[in-house]
Amino acid sequence: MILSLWNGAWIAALATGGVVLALIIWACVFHRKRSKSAELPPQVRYNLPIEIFYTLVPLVMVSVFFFYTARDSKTLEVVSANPDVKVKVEAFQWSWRFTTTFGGKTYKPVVGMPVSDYKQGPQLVLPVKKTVQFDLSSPDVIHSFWVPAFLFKRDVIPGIKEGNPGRVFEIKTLDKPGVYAGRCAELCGVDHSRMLFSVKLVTQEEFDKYIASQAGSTQ
Ligand SMILES: [Cu+2]
Repeated sequence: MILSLWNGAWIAALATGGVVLALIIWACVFHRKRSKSAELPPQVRYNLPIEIFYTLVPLVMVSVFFFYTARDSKTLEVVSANPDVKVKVEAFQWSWRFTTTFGGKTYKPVVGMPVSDYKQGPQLVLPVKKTVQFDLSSPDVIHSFWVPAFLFKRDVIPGIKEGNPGRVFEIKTLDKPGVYAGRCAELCGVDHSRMLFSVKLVTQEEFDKYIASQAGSTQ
């Protein structure tokens, strides 16, 4: 859905660009100043039909973009009451803390050390083909939770109360095992660029093993 929204927006933008370019070339080729005549071309100030036209056309274009964005956002923002895995994401200057709740148990957080271990970063382990709900919070400034491969990112804004839908989102389409790089996508201070993490997607079997290895550390 996100890819088709993205591609559709590009096609619409390129088509608009194509029309504009064609009009510019047309004006340049067919409406040059004739070398011998020094008069002004016909002036179209206060031409009501043209003014209405170039007010309405951009409005229509923006409305089309808005319609598709709003339609898809509505679907993307849906969260379920009982997701398989819940992850509390705390973004801070300059790393991440991930607290996983699975099967009614909350496990010891995975937390990164700012700057010193940024190359490694904290790693969030998740099972594939499950519904994963993220709850984002920040104790300091605005960050942004971004795993480029998920085609989704959301700002982590301090001060939003728990339960506010603005800090929750859900992904059901994590289906390819692998390690995915994640980063902060909102300039949040001097070590913003080192605010790295990774998400490791594993099969349910491997996830159960991982969870078992964490079991001693239930909070
Ligand atoms: Cu940040």
